[in-house]
Amino acid sequence: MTYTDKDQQYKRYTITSALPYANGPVHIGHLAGVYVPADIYARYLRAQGEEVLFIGGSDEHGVPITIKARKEGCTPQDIVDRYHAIIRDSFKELGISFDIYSRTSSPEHHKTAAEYFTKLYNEGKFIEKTSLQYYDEEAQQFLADRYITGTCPHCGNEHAYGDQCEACGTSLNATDLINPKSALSGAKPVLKETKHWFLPLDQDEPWLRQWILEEHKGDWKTNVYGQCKSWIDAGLQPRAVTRDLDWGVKVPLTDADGKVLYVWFDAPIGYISFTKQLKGEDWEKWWKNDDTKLVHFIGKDNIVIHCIMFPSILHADGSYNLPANVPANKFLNLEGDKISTSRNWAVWLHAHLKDFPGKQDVLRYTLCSNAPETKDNDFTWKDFQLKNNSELVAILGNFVNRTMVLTHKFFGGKVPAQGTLGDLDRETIAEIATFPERIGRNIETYRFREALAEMMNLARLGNKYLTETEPWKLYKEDPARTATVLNVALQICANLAVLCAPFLPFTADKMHRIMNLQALGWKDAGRADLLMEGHQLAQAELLFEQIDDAAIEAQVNKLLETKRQNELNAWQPRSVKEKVSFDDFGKVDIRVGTVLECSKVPKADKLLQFKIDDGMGGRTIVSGIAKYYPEPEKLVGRQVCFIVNFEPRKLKGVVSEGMILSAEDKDGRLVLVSPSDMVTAGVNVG
Ligand code: B3M
Ligand code: ZN
Repeated sequence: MTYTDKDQQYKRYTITSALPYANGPVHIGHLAGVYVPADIYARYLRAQGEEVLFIGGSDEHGVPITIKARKEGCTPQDIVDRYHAIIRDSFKELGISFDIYSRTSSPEHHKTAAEYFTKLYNEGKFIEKTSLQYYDEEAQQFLADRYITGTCPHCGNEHAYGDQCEACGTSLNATDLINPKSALSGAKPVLKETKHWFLPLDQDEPWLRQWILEEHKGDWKTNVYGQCKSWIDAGLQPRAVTRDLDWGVKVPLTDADGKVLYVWFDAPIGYISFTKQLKGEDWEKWWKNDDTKLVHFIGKDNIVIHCIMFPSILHADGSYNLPANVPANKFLNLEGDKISTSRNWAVWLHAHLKDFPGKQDVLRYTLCSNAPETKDNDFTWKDFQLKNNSELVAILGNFVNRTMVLTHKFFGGKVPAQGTLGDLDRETIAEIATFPERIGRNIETYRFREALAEMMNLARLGNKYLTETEPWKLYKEDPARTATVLNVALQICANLAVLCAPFLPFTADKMHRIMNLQALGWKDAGRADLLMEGHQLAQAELLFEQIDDAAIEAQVNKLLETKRQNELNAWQPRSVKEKVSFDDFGKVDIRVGTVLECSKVPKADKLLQFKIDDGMGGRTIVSGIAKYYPEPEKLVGRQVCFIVNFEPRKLKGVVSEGMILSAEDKDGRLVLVSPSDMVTAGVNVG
């Protein structure tokens, strides 16, 4: 039984989640954008007793993978084997409950994708076109997608790719790029003829306009609807569905050597091939029956593919359902900066699970409560700690633990009689009954943050009830009243065990265990008789533990180190100053001197004073490098290069006669410019 009328018509749900590229691990941005909401939706519908197929898998073709393989000197298969396993296992550990998590390099997928292409080809659904494509004469390779970069014609981003600009999300053809450059050799590519097959998206405009802009006005999220509208209004162009590449699903035609299906054609067909893999003969109802609801969970940079390109591919066949909804989230940032795989600016799921073992639900909770559902949002480690300590521990964990401990204390862990109900009890019980719908309706309309907040409101109701009844004081003079209060509080705990399950599956399991509660469905929730009098509870256990500052500091430091490494990697030499004439340079007199003494200048943090043997009776030079040499006396005996013919100047009372030459490295280290061997003090540097 679902709550939104639209969902009443459906008997089963096919839920897809964007297939992560298997060229790296998944990070919290992927989880918040796609996989946590998709899993909540799937778990909720299963709890409703609905037939659910939740599909996931690794996207193993495409240029990002071949570029990574090239960089690492291994094969694309090595790359996808490594990351498919990491992604698959870390999703499992986080409780993302796919019914199948497969991969597009599987033979089953190659077969399905090739068959799909052949069917459309034989029905004349493609336009065959020979066009000019960019070719790298050095690498002897056509340049598709990320093999070519250039300036985006829409937003001026100079690092746009041949298929997409990540800055403004526009899908591009390589020939749209301004100042194109080969990502393989850096060379300027040449245009060369090649044949490809195109999906005539332009011919699909009328029905896409009707289907999206009319039929889904209002029930698709505004950010999704808006991006589709601007795409359709800008005029749809035919899109190539093949590429001159050797890694991918081979184009199943005789005159197509060296060509594969475009990754954005083959990958979404992965949803279908994985269904076949799992359901065998029984697969079609999941994609073709009218009483099946198809929902794609994706990030915002995949909107066009899932709302226009893939529906066009499905429509071309004619027997498939189109997605009922594509609730794309926006982007999650990290500590105020865009998450970036290339800059390693991310919280990687597999690493996080190692750093916070047993705390999967804390991550699920934080990412759901902060989900970028309508606007980009930010993940901070302080907030992660706060969500755990001030919400999960202090509200949900505290309520359940107090109820359990008091029941053990006063009633030996047996559910006491509900007895005579007073007004407060009746009001509380009446409010319990409203939560399944308050949470369910929000989940069904993809408002997962709201749904989670409503679930926590049930725990708040429990805390409020205990605060107003104070059973810990009550027992002495009124054990019967205490029994009623704890009975009602236990019913709230039992309801929470059911209603928190889509969001916090590990906590739900623990709550079932400590209450000895048999598995209940969503439709059992809302009642105040889930735990009968006399039912024996198991031992109380804390649902959550505090996360201390040290654990958070360690994570923040890890990111600071990443930032430092990024700055080092991004370091470039300063631009060269304007030219000087040889004569001008000749006026600068540089000598070698030997340090006789070196000490801090009193009352001047930054200054050191050097006594230098300059071969001419010696001199004092003051230099602002004190922070690099906490033990300046250790410089005695070193030889330094210094400019000897500067006008003397007084610094903090010390007359300085010259300038010692030094260089600050990109990592902030300072080195003194010294001769490679000991020389006579006073010799000049030429
Ligand atoms: N591999 C994910 C991405 O664009 C892409 C999704 C495919 S879903 C069929 O990062
Ligand atoms: Zn752009």
